[in-house]
Amino acid sequence: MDEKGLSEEEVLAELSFFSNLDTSFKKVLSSMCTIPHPIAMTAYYQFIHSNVGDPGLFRGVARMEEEAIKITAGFLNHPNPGAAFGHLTSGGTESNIEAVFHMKNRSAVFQDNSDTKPNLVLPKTAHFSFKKIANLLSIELKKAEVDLQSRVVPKSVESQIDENTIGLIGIAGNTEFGMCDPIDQLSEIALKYQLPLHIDAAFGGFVYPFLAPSRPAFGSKFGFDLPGVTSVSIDPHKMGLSVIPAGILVFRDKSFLDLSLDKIKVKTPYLTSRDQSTLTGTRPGAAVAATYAVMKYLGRDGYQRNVAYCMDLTDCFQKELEKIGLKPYLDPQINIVTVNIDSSAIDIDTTPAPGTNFNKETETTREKTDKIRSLLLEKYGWNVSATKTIPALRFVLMPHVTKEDISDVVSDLKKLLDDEYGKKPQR
Ligand code: 0PR
Repeated sequence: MDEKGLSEEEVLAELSFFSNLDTSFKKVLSSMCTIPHPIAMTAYYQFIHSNVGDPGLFRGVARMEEEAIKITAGFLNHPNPGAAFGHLTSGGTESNIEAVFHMKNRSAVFQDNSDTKPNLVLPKTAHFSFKKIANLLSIELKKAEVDLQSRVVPKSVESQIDENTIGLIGIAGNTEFGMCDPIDQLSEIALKYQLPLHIDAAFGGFVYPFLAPSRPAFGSKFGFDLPGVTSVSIDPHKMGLSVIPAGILVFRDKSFLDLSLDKIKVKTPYLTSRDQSTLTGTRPGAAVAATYAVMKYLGRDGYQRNVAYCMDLTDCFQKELEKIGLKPYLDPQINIVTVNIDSSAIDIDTTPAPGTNFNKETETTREKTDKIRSLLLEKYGWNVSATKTIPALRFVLMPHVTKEDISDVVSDLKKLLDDEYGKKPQR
């Protein structure tokens, strides 16, 4: 640390320098986050000092947190939103950790036999946060198969359950393709085996409930109207238009935690509350205020408009892709589109002419995909991601994206594909 501090101008100049290294979200098609809604930013600054981990001192944010949980339980079809129990977290990872932490703590099996390793049955497509959870909580992950639409196969889930299973995971909006698992069937399995079912709706939670009735995925169920669902993770800092860090973890009711809360709860005699059961201690009241503000400001109608905008971008993107002979790998249910570039636009059977940099023998589809992805960034400044399970480019069409961006990125993609692979062999 410097002996003497810098002047305000000097610090601000440094901040500008670092801010210029960050993205402004222009040309970002790879992120599940976006620019927060202005009302969320205003609320954030107003509550910048507040700590919802000490609710007696910050009664206002504590009230807003309760309200945000009730609103969320409401649009997740809770039969009695007031009975839902939960809190804001730093995002999907923390919410998932805490949900599984409770599953492990409430499970009787491991109280009797500490040598037994608990396991969690989850779709193959689950987010990598579950890998961290397995390590952190010493849990085995039993991965269930998915179908060709990347949705978990209920039979495979059922076949993985054994006496050491502490719970099941379903996903509403998987990270790679945005697909929703058949949660109604998982709910039945959960009830049959009396297991908790946690839904990871980090991304899809602010999308699926707000789809227009004309969309094929309209009405996809994953909420508390399914009796087997015990908890849901949903991220306001993704499609909820709040600030980072804002996740929400909601439980159907507090009684679910009866078996675990006592083991997790710590006494906090020097704070304004008697005990604490959240994973983290100090928690940002500003993120709570931002989330509350944007939910109140937009209402159901505002989120429907937000989703309609993103789905319109999704349609528009598909049309542009078609024009250059490409199509999505899966029909997108929500605003995530994956594209296999090895379709009719590229004549992969054509032997390349000497001098072209396309070497059919060595260049696999994955290498091609990675190359195109890098070139999109290097040559044109587009940030695009790639999927791991299949070699495809992945585009997340968030609210900061415009239709102009879409025609530009597709035209840049076409130029690259023509330059790299479009040359016909010289005879
Ligand atoms: N569950 C699902 C289904 C997710 O997609 C993600 C994050 C998580 C849980 C974890 O959420 P947190 O990252 O909030 O803890 N999915 C994004 C991803 O891994 C997160 C992200 C968002 C990464 C924006 C980069 C970025 O720029 O791709």
